[in-house]
Amino acid sequence: MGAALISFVAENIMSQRKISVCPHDCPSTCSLDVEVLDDRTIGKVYGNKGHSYTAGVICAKVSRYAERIHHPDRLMHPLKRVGSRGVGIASYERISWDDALDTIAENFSDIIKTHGAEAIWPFHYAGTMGYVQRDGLDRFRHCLGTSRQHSTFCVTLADAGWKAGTGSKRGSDARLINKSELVVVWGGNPVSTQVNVMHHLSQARRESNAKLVVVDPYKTKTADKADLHLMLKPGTDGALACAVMNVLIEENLLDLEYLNKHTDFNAQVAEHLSSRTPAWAAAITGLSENDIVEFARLYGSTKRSFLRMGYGFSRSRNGATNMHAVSCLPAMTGAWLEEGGGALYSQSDIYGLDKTLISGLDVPHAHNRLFDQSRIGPILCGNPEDLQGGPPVKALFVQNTNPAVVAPDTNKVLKGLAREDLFTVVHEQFMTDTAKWADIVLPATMFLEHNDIYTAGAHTSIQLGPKLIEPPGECRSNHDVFIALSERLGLSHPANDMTERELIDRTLKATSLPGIEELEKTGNLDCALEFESANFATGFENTDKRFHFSPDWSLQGAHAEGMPALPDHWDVIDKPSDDCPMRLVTAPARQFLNTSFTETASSVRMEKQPYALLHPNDMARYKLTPGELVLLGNELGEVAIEAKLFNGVQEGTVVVESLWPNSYFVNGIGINSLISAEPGKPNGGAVFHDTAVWVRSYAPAKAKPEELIMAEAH
Ligand SMILES: Nc1nc2c(c(=O)[nH]1)N[C@H]1C(S)=C(S)[C@@H](COP(=O)(O)OP(=O)(O)OC[C@H]3O[C@@H](n4cnc5c(=O)[nH]c(N)nc54)[C@H](O)[C@@H]3O)O[C@H]1N2
Ligand SMILES: Nc1nc2c(c(=O)[nH]1)N[C@H]1C(S)=C(S)[C@@H](COP(=O)(O)OP(=O)(O)OC[C@H]3O[C@@H](n4cnc5c(=O)[nH]c(N)nc54)[C@H](O)[C@@H]3O)O[C@H]1N2
Ligand code: SF4
Ligand SMILES: [Mo]
Repeated sequence: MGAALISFVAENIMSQRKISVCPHDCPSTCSLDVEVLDDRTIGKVYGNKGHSYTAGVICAKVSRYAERIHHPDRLMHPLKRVGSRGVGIASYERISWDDALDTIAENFSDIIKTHGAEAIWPFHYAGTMGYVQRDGLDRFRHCLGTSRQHSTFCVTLADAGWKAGTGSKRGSDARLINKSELVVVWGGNPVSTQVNVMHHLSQARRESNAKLVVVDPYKTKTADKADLHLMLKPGTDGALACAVMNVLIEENLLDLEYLNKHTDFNAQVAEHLSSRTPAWAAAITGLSENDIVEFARLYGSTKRSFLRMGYGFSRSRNGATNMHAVSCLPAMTGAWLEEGGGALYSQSDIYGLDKTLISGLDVPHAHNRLFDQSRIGPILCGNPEDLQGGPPVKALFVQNTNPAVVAPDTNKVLKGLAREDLFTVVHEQFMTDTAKWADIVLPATMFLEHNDIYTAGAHTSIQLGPKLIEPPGECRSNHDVFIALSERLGLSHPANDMTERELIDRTLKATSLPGIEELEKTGNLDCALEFESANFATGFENTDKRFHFSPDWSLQGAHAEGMPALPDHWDVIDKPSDDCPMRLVTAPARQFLNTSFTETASSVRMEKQPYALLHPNDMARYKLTPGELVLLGNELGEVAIEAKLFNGVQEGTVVVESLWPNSYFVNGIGINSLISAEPGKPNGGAVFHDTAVWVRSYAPAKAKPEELIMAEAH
C-alpha cells in the first residue's frame, strides 16, 4: 500500500467520530462531532447534525481545533520563574508537579499564617464553561476560606436588565426562529459570535420571507445582511427602545389585551413614553427619525417577531437600563404569545443544576471578602476601598482566564501583577500575557482531554463532553489540580474523592436528572420548557406574574440608587468631551474567542492585526491617512494602532475588534488599557463599550539629531 493510501485508510477507516461539546464561552455551546484519529490525536471537528439547535453548523475557528489542541506552543510541564518578573524579562525552568505543588502549598501556608486566608485570591472565569473544571475553584475557595469573586466580566449588567422586567433569565426557544417573520438582532453580532442564529434565520427567510433588523453601532458582518441596520451611537439603546414604544402607542400598534393581562403597563408609563418621541431619540442616538419610525411600524405590525438580544448593548454604565428598555418591546405587541415570537437573551435559568458538590456550597464558611473581578487592577494595586479593610492580596491563583488582557484598566492590572510581593500561579494551556507574570505556571488539559458537563445560553440542552484523547506532556485538568493541592493543604471535601465522571453523575442526580450513563447514550438532555411557560404565557417570574415596565431595581443589585424608574435613556455614559471627543467600541473579533485562538496561526492570519475603524470624516478631521499608526487615548492610557477607513460607523465612534494580546499593539499594551474599571449599576459589570477617547497621529519620539543634543549641552 502506498503512503497516501495508508493515510487515507488511517483517516477514513481507523478514525472514529465522537460527540462532544464546545467548551468556550459562547452562547451557542455547539454540539460537536469530533474526528478522533487515535488516542492522542484529533482530525477535523464538525457540527453535530443530530443536535436540533447546532444543526451541523459550527464556527470556522472551532472546526480547526486540531490546530489549537496539537499546537507546538502548548504548555506541557510545570514551570518556575527564575530571575526577575515581567514580560520579556522573566525566564522559566521546568520543574516537577511535586515541586510545583509543594511550592504553592508552602507559599499559601506562609501567607495564611501572616495575613490570613483572605490574602489569597483564586481568580477564574469562563475559559471553559464546563461545570467541573470551571467551578471547582469555588470549592477550593470555600474550603480554604480565601477571598471570593463577584464575576462581572460578562453577564452581570445584561442579567440585571433582563431580569428587571421578566424576573427570570430565560426566554423564547431559538429553534422557533424558523417560524419568525421578523428577527431583530439587538446589540449582538451572531455572524461572528454565535453563528447558529444565522442558520435558523436563513430558515425563517426561506419559510416566511422573514426580515432581519440589526441594531449595532457599526456595520458588522451581521448588519451587512440586514434589511434595516440601525447604526446608533453606543450606549443609546434605551432612547431607541423608548421611541419605538412611543410610535407603537401613537399609532395604536400595541396589544392592549396583552398589556392588561400580562404586564404592569399603566397610564403613568404611557404618559412617560409620550415625551420619548422619535425626534427626541434621533438627537440622542444619531439615527434619523424616519428609520426609527420605519422600524417601529415594522415591529408593531409583525407579531411573529423574534428579538435576539446580545450582550453588546449592556456593556455600558447604563447597560442594565438599556437591556430592560429593549426587553419591553415584545410585551408591547404581545409577540410573546406567538410561536417564533418573543425574545431571548439567555436560557441559563432553566437548568437549575445542583452545584453543591462542585462548588462546595455545603462547606460551612464565613462570608469571606467578595472582590469584583473587573476591578482586579485597583484590587492588586491595594486601593483601600476595594480591599474593604482586609489584607492586601498576596497570592493569586488564576485559572480559565487571561486578565492581563481581558480585564478593564490594563495598566493597573499589569502594575498589580508586577508587584514583587505578589505570589502568582497561573494554570493555563498557553503562555498567555497573564502567565508571563507568574511565579509558577501549570499546564492545563483541553476539553477533549477531560470530562465535563455544559449548559447553554442560546439553546436548552445539558451536554456531556467526555474525555476523548489523552492529554499531551504532563497537562492536568483543573479538577486533578484541586485534588492534589487540597491534599497538600489538608483540605477535605467529598468532591475531592470523586473522579470527574462521578462528580458529573452525582451532580445530575442531585438535580433529579438521569445520570451520566443516560447522558452518554444521547450526548444531550433537552431541558426546554413547554411553549406556554417558555414564553411566559403562564406568567412572568415576578411575584405578580406580570412583566414589569416599572422595575424594582433594588431586587437586581445593591447599587440601584439613581436608576430611572421607567424605561428611559439614562444619561450616565462616558460622554464625548473636548478632551475625549470620540466613543470607542471594542467588539469581539470573528476568529478569536476573547483571547483564545490568538495563539493559532490561522486565526491570526485571518484577523491580521488590530485596527481602529474610523469614519472618513473623522479621518479628515484629525488629519489622518488610512494605514497610518494612530494613538487612541484617555486618562487611563494610550494605545498605538493602525487606522482603517470605514464607512459603516457614525462619525464620532471608533471600533477596535478585540481581544488581541498586548504585544500586537505598537506600544505593547492592549485596548483594555482605555477601559474603565468603574462598575455598572445596579450589580456591577464591566463597561467595555463605554469609553470616550481622543485620536491623534502616532509620532513616536524620534531620536534627537546629534547636533541638537550637543547644542543643548552647551
Ligand atoms: N468570534 C467570537 N465569538 C465570541 C466571542 C469572541 O470574542 N469572538 N466572545 C464570546 C463571549 S465571552 C460573549 S459574552 C459573546 C458576546 O457576544 P455578543 O452578544 O455578540 O456581544 P458583544 O461582544 O458585547 O458585542 C456584540 C455587538 O454589540 C455591539 N455594541 C457595542 N456597544 C453597543 C451599544 O451600545 N448598542 C448596541 N446596540 N450595540 C452595541 C458591538 O458593536 C458588537 O457588534 O460572544 C462570544 N462569542
Ligand atoms: N475590550 C473588551 N474586553 C472584553 C470583552 C470585550 O468584548 N471587549 N469581553 C469580555 C467578556 S464578555 C469576557 S467573557 C471576558 C473573557 O475573558 P476570559 O475568560 O479571560 O477568556 P479567554 O481570553 O478566552 O481566556 C480564557 C483562558 O482560559 C484558558 N483555559 C481554557 N480552558 C481551560 C481549562 O480547562 N483549564 C485552565 N486552567 N485554563 C483553561 C484558555 O487557554 C484561555 O487563555 O473578556 C472580557 N473582556
Ligand atoms: S465558539 Fe461558539 S459557535 Fe464556535 S463552535 Fe464554540 S459554541 Fe459553536
Ligand atoms: Mo463573555
